[in-house]
Amino acid sequence: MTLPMSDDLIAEHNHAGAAALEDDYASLGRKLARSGIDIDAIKSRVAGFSVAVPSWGAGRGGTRFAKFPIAGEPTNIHEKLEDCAVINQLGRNTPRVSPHFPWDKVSDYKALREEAAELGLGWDAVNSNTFQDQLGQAHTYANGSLSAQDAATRQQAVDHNIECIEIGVQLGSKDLTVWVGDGTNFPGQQDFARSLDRYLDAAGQIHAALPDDWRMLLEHKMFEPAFYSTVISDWGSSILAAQELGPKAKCLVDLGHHAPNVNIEQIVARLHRFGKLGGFHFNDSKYGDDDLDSGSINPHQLFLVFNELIEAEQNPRDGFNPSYMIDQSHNVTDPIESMLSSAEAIAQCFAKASLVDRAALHHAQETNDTMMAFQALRRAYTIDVAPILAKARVEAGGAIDPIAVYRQSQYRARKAQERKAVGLGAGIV
Ligand code: RM4
Ligand code: MN
Ligand code: MN
Repeated sequence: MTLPMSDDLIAEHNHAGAAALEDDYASLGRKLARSGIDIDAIKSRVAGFSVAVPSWGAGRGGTRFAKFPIAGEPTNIHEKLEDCAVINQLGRNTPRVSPHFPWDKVSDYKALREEAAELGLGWDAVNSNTFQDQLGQAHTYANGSLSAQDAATRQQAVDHNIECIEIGVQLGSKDLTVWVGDGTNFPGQQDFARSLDRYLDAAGQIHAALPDDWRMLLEHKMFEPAFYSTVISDWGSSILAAQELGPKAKCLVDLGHHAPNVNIEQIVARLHRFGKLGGFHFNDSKYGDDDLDSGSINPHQLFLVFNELIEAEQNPRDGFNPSYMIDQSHNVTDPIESMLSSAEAIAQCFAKASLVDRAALHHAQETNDTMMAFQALRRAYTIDVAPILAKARVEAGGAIDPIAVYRQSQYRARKAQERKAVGLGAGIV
């Protein structure tokens, strides 16, 4: 395996910070021991935790107004993989990449799978794209894709999703994530019931094409690009669709896709209750689908989501296997730094939620001791788990401070010499 960062650089950096980290870890270990928690057990849990990174997040994102590329950003899937390898090498908790098609299209997927493996990376959910038209495409998605009035357009969207499954099989993925931009901008533009009927029929054809061990993750979103209504607008529509489609259909929660102030952690609990929690797109949000860095706006909400996930893990009912992915748009930062910081924020919330004294929480709930129930969460949330994450990272070969090593490596400046410049413009990629 040839990884992009120098092991010597990482070792040198870790050596310089080793004594301080040991000190912090030991001190936190003593604090946790007083509450009967074994810090090494939490560290093992953290070491086993991972989240996938999106191939499209490796480049600078943009808004519909503008995109401001940086020198050395990746221009194709090969360069994106290299950047994802940097993230995983330094952070050690993002070993899989979630690709998006046709953005990441290549001619040889067997070779792409091997290329990723050489970089220490596997593949996560495959994402289809029927929210944009591609050059030379026969039918436009301007009036919808899986729910379009036009049968040939729907068929084209179904065929694309089936092609994504075929690609995913070659890459070794097990999930297809389907988010459609279908919806309306005007009252009366489409019939709510009939457009959902068309979606269900087309999605059913995709569901039928899934291999036995695959899942189809339905991603709801209440607005954008359609601003009056969307076909799969919320978790209610999503779970109804998933229930109608069949057992391989599950719901995916993108944290930015809800109405403001919606109780997302409760949605997580509900979806799990009915065996339909399929996965997450982590990001943070102030106003809508802002795709800001995870944990940058509302880390407490992220913690509460993980609190529900740990409850679900301990009460698996029909199974508990959600796939975790980052889905962010890095408009003003270096995407590598943003994803390192985000993966750490996500793992921190996982660690904090793992520290919750569940017996105390449940006892307080059962005895209607509201304050003590809340304190059980508060106690865990306020613990600084950074030393646990750093120690798990170092033991896996990563860096104590990933962003510091990344900056020291001058990786982006080197890539600016090698890679061709990205064009200006607007949009996601
Ligand atoms: C959407 C949604 C999808 C993502 C696209 C790029 O808002 O979050 O998951 O694939 O953006
Ligand atoms: Mn998403
Ligand atoms: Mn989104």
